[in-house]
Parts: sequence; C-alpha cells; structure tokens
Amino acid sequence: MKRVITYGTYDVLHYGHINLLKRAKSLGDYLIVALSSDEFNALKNKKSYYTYEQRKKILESLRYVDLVIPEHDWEQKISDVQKYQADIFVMGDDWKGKFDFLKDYCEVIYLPRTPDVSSTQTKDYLTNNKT
Ligand code: C2G
Repeated sequence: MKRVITYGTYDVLHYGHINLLKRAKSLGDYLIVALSSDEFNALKNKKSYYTYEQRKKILESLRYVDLVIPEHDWEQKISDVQKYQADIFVMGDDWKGKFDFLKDYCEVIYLPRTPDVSSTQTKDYLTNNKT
C-alpha cells in the first residue's frame, strides 16, 4: 500500500490540478491532499475564491483523492509524512528543490506543471469579461 501526499490551495479547480492529482495518485494506492487553510493562504499571499470547506468538498469528490487534511503552516510536512506514513511526496515542479529536505523521510517527486492554466488566470478572465 503506497501512500502519496501532496499540498496546495486548489482554488477554482482546473485541469492542471486534475493532471497533478491524477499523476500523483498513479504513483501509489492512496492519495492524501494537504489543503491550505484560508489562514495559511493569507500567509502565502493568496486569497482563494472558495473557502477551505468548499475547496475540501470539491477535492473529496474526486476519484483520485482519498483523504483531505488541512495545511496550516510551512512546518508541518515532516510530521505529516510521519503521521500519515507517506511513502511519496509530490508537488508540481514550480516547487522543484524547495522540499528536498523531505528526502530523509520519503521519496520526493516534482511533476511538470500543466502549461497555460492557473486559478489566477481564470479568475482574472472572469473578472474582465463580466457581462
Ligand atoms: N499545478 C500544476 N499545474 C498548474 C497549476 C498548478 O501542476 N497549471 C500544481 C502545483 O504545482 C501544485 C498543485 O497543482 O502542486 C496545487 O497548486 P496550487 O493550488 O497553486 O498550490 P500552491 O499554492 O502552489 O501550494 O505547501 C505547498 C503549498 O501549499 C503549495
């Protein structure tokens, strides 16, 4: 039973997110998503459109996601990997190298981001094309 863990805000879900989650799940049997809380998003200078509870509900509906846990800070990854017995940590490669300290605890894999799509881009488009 290979357990995979990944982290993110996952606001305004799009096919780039789905590509990441699908590939992450394909690396193992069980995928845990640590979902950024609204407070942590503020720390990341991100204001999500959907609240944590709304984003959690959306992720939990996906076939690739087995468990959603809250991400409250930058410091919880090592304890999460241990607590949830994650064998693999996965992130998009915009984070390449940033989480290599986890290599002492699990496999660390950075996957290529899906080009030309982002929550910000979608939100900007909708804002600028309000009819
Ligand atoms: N992603 C992707 N392709 C995109 C957009 C996002 O592969 N076009 C990936 C990101 O690399 C990340 C995941 O989808 O692995 C979630 O993206 P965000 O919600 O933007 O997550 P982020 O704000 O990068 O939070 O502790 C880590 C942070 O919580 C990561």
